[in-house]
Amino acid sequence: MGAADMTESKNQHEPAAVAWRDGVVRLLDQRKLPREEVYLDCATVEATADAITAMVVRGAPAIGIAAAYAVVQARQQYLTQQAYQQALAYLRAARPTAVNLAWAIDTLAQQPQTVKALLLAAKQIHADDITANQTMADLGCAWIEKHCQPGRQAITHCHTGAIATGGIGTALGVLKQAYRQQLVSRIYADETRPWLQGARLTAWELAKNGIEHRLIADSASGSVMAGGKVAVIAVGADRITANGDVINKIGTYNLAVLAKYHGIPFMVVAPQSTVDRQTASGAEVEIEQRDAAEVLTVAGQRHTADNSKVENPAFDVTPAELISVYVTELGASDDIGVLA
Ligand code: RUB
Repeated sequence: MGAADMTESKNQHEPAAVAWRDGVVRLLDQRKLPREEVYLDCATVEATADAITAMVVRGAPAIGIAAAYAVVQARQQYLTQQAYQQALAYLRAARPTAVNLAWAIDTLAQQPQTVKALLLAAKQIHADDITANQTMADLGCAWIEKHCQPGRQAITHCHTGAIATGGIGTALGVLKQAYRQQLVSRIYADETRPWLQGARLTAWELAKNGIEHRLIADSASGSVMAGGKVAVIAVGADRITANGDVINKIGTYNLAVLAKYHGIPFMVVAPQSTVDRQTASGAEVEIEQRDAAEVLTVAGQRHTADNSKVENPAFDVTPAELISVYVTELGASDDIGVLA
């Protein structure tokens, strides 16, 4: 089977988050999981961009793949350079923090601007992500085997598994494989308020794969660490800046500080497309602020006073000094600078 064909056929536990079908971007609607496994067909670049904004598709690498196909849609729709560039600007603004979106648009900008060439390049981005996921799982597990106590537990945050990517996932890809290799005995999934990626997606994926796991409230992770049985904490990234700062789902910073206090290795797993060498540090990154309703409600029900005001940053910045190891498809190192 060719690499491009693999993009449509994950195993039965792991449906594809993004697929290209004759000009249509088919997205697994992650807002409806785990109750419903339904797909949304986006026939235009605007529809795909709006689906990224609405988090039908989410997770940095999956956003990048969807954006690559959306560029092909833009080329199909718009013949004048001005209209094409306007559509790409609309797409670029869909979500500001995950650098994979801009990376995919910029990567395709270097290709001949024909539908055929752009589609080939988009399929290559998709196929490369699948390969990168597996390489990172191998490298991450080798690192855990060397540096962590065997048979202990792991904690992860947000959702970094199959449907956040093209393949088996980033951090969750490492941890699923580590569980199968008996390097870890249990995975704790933070529920990840406010959007509940951990509760709705990570726990779902672990259950589907038959992996021993526990869902915990975000505020429980410190006490789990204090229990003394956690060997490693592994998270993904939406952007890694040149100095090694990691921008990831809100709450990652809290975890990293707690990990340092408890002497637990903190692993960040992300493909090269997440590394932003043009941006010096996390201080320069625009952090997406999302709708107050995400915080004011639980499962659609408002539980707060009418006049409460909200801050809802979707991501935070974890300083490089708190990170024990970065795993990309190029290697595992405590210095992001050498993984180029
Ligand atoms: C997703 C998130 C994930 C990162 C990294 O945020 O923060 O941890 O995308 O994981 P959102 P991965 O759900 O808001 O898109 O690299 O596997 O995507």
